[in-house]
Amino acid sequence: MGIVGAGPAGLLLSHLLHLEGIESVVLESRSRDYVEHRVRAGVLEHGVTELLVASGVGERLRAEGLVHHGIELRFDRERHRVPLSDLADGRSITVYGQQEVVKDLIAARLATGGAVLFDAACTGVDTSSPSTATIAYRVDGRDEVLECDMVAGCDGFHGVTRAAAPAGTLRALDHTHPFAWLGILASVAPSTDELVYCRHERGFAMHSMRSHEVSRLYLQVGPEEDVAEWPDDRIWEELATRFTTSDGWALESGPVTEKGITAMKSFVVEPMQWRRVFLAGDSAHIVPPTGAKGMNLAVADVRTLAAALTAWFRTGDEARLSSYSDDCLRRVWRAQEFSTYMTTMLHPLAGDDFGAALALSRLRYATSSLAASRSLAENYVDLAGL
Ligand code: RFL
Ligand code: PHB
Repeated sequence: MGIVGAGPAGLLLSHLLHLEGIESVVLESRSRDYVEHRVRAGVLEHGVTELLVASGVGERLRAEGLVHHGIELRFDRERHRVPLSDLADGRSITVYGQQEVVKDLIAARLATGGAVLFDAACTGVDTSSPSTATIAYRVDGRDEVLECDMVAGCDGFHGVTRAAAPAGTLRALDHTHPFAWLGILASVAPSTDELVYCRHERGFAMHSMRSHEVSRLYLQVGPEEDVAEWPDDRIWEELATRFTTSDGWALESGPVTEKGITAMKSFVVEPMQWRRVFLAGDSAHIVPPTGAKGMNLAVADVRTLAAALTAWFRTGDEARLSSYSDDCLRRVWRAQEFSTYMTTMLHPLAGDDFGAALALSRLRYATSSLAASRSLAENYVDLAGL
């Protein structure tokens, strides 16, 4: 079994297959150090945390992850708590950095003799043979090939496996949002116990965290903006303005240790499979981060794929592999809808007064109607299990 990409999708797939006695080779174009320090997602859904714990890679997650039972929606300078656990049958989310999940998975794979090759970039996948698939890759300046029964394309949005599909096999549907997120990591205790999603007329702002000492914050910015235009002082000032409340809530600032701008994209490829290649995670779909769904979907894809591959390797039964794409796409479209709902509700667009009034109405409804807040909570806390 060949797996391209050592992000959460590729590493967890390799780990889950190993638990079923199926060995794989993971090819990763970057170094181990690079993938272990790439700052990205932070929120794990309830079922995703349970899966990581049940599969034996949850020890540090249990010890260091922050379990949250609610989030705050802030608008019109007012704070509104959505009590996620009360609304979603006691389930919760865990705040734990994606790169920590990646570190835990790499450690688990290497401890059990797993083959994870770093600095090994896949250059193409040949699926012309009916009985195998061949991955071409480059390592230490040499071109190599890996003959596989099956290939999992877990190489993210900019990977190469999706592009290996014969013309006309896959259909891409996408939407680009007219804004981006500027994200920072700061060495300062979070000014909030729970995540804050804030709509302000100057733009969206978000307060998240990585630990009791490290805060993660985001600002909506223009899609073409350069991070060089955002010195630390300007970022803290803008955050403080957008987070202002009528009850005097205060934002603590501190040294910024990481800074980056991320474009906002929605993307799905259908189907997520051709011949012996199965796409999982960001290689098959991208959601804007407002719903915190990207990493959770990647985990849900490989949970489905590991079960389907296990059935096939054990008995030759193809039924679950055949329904892999449909099974995942149902969940992916639910996540797309929820992410679009959260994104459009929380991000103002210049000149769109009608849209702004609709968004405020949605926010008021989401925070005052039991039915609407329960729907939000169910999608936020455990969409991958829906
Ligand atoms: P990844 O993590 O991109 O991993 C793909 C791996 O493939 C490697 N690769 C190759 N390897 C070999 N050969 C090639 N030719 C290769 N080309 C690429 C890459 O180096 C990489 O190591 O994809 P994966 O595993 O599908 O995981 C997806 C998640 O990373 C992504 O969905 C999330 O980070 C999205 N996301 C969030 N998701 C959540 O669930 N909750 C969140 O709170 C959340 N917040 C976020 C986010 C993403 C963000 N950014 C930066 C896009 C916040 C942000 C700001
Ligand atoms: C994060 O902590 O990085 C984070 C949390 C929630 C989101 C997006 C990002 O919706």
